[in-house]
Amino acid sequence: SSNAAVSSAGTQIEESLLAKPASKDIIPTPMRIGFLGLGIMGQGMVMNLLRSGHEVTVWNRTPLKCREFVKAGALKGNCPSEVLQSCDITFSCVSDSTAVKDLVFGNSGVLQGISRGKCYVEMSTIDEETMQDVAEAITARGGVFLEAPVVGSRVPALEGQLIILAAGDRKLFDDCYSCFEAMAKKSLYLGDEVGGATRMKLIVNMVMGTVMASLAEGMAMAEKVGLDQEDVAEVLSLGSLSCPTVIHKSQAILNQKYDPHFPLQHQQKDLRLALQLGDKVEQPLYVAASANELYKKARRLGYGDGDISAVYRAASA
Ligand code: NA7
Repeated sequence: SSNAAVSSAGTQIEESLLAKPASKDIIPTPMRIGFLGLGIMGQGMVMNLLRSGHEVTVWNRTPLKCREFVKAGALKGNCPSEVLQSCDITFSCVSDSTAVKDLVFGNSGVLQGISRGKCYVEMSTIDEETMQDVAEAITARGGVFLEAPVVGSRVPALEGQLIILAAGDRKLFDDCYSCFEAMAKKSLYLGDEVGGATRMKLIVNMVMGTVMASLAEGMAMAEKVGLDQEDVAEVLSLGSLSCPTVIHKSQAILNQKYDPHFPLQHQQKDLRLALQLGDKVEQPLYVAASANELYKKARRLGYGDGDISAVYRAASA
């Protein structure tokens, strides 16, 4: 069942893989692939790399999470720099800017494993400045850099149906072809200027965050005015707002099931980052700014590790 602990990747992933239709026709690159970060997103992404025949070396801060992947055929690195040294292309997908800085600039970090020609792909959603600092540090050591944040949450990651937004080195983007095919339904190259992909990602998640917050308020108000929330969910699903987010998240609210598909604290981070970006370019963001307050409240109520749909708890409090 879906309330299994996020950290014990195993069963959830295996169940989901069994349920998965025939895999895509992918010819895996012979290059050695590294992957740093086995969170909700990394777990699905690595499974799809393995399933499609890639040679993958994994590392995670909490080493226990590597176990299932080693069973599934992955190699295990002892630290980020070791993964970089033993691989041609290394991907990273960790929680936030602090995590990325630790990973890249820290002891035995990514930077220490960079030598001429080493390729590093940052898939975390972080602020543009940190992304550019990382890019500069990597390339200053002769490494090759691509930013590649992803759109999609737990299930698209498990099903290889993410959307990859990439910017940076074009050849590295092309070299990632079979990996991106395995992880995503679509990968877009948005130019060689690092930052463009992050900006795109932040806009997409800003819209997601405000839609979710609005749904939460609607469901909360439904209850206050004596409507059956199930009826409201049905009406929403029949109209033009019928979309996976509205359908699945209204069900999550109805069932009070907030196991994380997209952790609420990451959604709040993304709103915070989008607001910073709006600030920089003098774009008013009234709706996103209000939504951000609701997510902050949900975090305060203890739902940071829960799913974004737990923002309902803040709306209904
Ligand atoms: P999760 O499921 O919250 O996983 C976060 C991952 O980041 C997990 O592997 C963490 O390791 C790792 N992490 C967090 N802090 C650090 C530090 N300081 N150093 C190294 N590793 C760290 O996130 P998702 O998979 O949902 O999302 C990942 C990204 O994609 C994020 O930017 C989203 O916005 C989009 P742990 O297992 O806790 O040791």
